[in-house]
Amino acid sequence: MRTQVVIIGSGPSGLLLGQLLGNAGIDTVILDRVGKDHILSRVRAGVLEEGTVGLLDRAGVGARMHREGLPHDGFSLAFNGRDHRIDLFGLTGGKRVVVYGQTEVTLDLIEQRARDGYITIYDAEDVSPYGFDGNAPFVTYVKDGLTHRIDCDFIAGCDGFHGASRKAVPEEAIRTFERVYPFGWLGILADVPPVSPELIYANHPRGFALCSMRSHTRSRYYVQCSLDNTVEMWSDDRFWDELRRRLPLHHAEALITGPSFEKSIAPLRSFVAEPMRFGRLFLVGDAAHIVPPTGAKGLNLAVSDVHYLCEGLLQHYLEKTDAGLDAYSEKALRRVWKAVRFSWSMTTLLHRFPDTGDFSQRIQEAELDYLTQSRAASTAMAENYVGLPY
Ligand code: RFL
Ligand code: PHB
Repeated sequence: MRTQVVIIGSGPSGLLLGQLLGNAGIDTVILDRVGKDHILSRVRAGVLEEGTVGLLDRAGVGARMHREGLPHDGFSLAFNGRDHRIDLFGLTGGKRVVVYGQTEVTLDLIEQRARDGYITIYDAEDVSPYGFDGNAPFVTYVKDGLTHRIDCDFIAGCDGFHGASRKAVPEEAIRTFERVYPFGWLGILADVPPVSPELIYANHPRGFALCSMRSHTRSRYYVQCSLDNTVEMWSDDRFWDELRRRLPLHHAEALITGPSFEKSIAPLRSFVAEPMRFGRLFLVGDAAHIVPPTGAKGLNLAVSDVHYLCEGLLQHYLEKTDAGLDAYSEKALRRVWKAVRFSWSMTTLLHRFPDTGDFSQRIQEAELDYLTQSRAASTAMAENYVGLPY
């Protein structure tokens, strides 16, 4: 088989890239090692920047997001029993975010791809990119016991942190940067109304907590937990008790609880691979970088990578220049590192670290207090949260 761009990975970055290229008449084949049901069972991000919303619109998949997504003009920082609102809209001159689950974004993209008749091969084993340092790259995979080969012009590695693309790059050609945080997030989904119409990020001596949502009737809550915890150790009652203890009293009293239908623990990590281009192989999204979820940046960064790569590929095919592809890695990484910095600083500000003594706790509280007093500090937080320009 031959196509113009092989996309490894059918997560949001691979699907969005495939859709934007397809809309411009460029052929793609997407390969994923798991099936559609598995992809749609993953509960992940919830907050979309305006740039992400814009690119989903450009791809032609924004209709349900605009109908069902919840525009948010602010969020709350809770500490010392009080709330402080970060007025995203007011501080950024009219920008907001949209709360719409990654699962829904992925579903919208999968359905559009199927309607357009573009090819996706699920349950592809041993997906391996070859020849990307020359002019004739190709990808092999095994399906139903048979090995297949797809020749192409370019390979987009959109296969997440554990994927095959980054691993195919010779060790001496890549440099990686990493920070692993000494705690995880225990997250639940429950069909109960959200405790507050806006997100609450809580700093508490017992640990961080986050109140988010998927709709007016479905809540997504997280508490910081120890890495040696398992979901079996957290009954719903234990989770709700812990969340209540970490919230200011007025929220704790208003919290409506109910049975959870999803519960999982995610480790937190910052990771960047440089560069993001190796000849005709491009790394995109989580394949190249991971951020802790505290800044709500992972999916949005994957989308900004797609924007830069798509620009480069469109220029290559339609304008016959490789300037955009040559600039991809540098442009993407400049934005990536700013989001890595912001996600790290939100994580540091809001979590209890094993070595957070009374001193560090007071420093966190002083920084939070400063944020509440200083329009400049609040503006910097708001500007990063709504997303830096592409
Ligand atoms: P994905 O979504 O991991 O998709 C990769 C796809 O590649 C496939 N794959 C392979 N296919 C073929 N061969 C192989 N060898 C393969 N290995 C893997 C996988 O099956 C999969 O289908 O990467 P992508 O597209 O780059 O998207 C990145 C986002 O998923 C991620 O950054 C976000 O979910 C991060 N994130 C958040 N981001 C936000 O912007 N806002 C948020 O509010 C937010 N909250 C979160 C998050 C991530 C979380 N977890 C679970 C890590 C909250 C959590 C709890
Ligand atoms: C979520 O709704 O899952 C969510 C929201 C904000 C974050 C992280 C996750 O910072």
